[in-house]
Amino acid sequence: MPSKTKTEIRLSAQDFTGDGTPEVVVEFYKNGEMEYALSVSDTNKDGKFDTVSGEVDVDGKPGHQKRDDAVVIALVRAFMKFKL
Ligand SMILES: [Ca+2]
Ligand SMILES: [Ca+2]
Repeated sequence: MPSKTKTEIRLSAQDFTGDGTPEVVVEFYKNGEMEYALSVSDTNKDGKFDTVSGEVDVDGKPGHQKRDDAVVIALVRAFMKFKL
């Protein structure tokens, strides 16, 4: 049965640190309330986002694993391909 919980993810890119490379903020909402937020950055500035702040758990396997970071990074890399 489908969940009645409405889940949203909001992505925004901004150069918070002013180093010429944007950081991407990922905010997770449930039923309109923000649950948590994290940021993803390209620490070595090679154009590929590689670092997730904090310990996120998005893959359904309890706790934080490398896989959780990989899923978030894949989302952010796709987002950054959008030319809006
Ligand atoms: Ca990188
Ligand atoms: Ca996990």
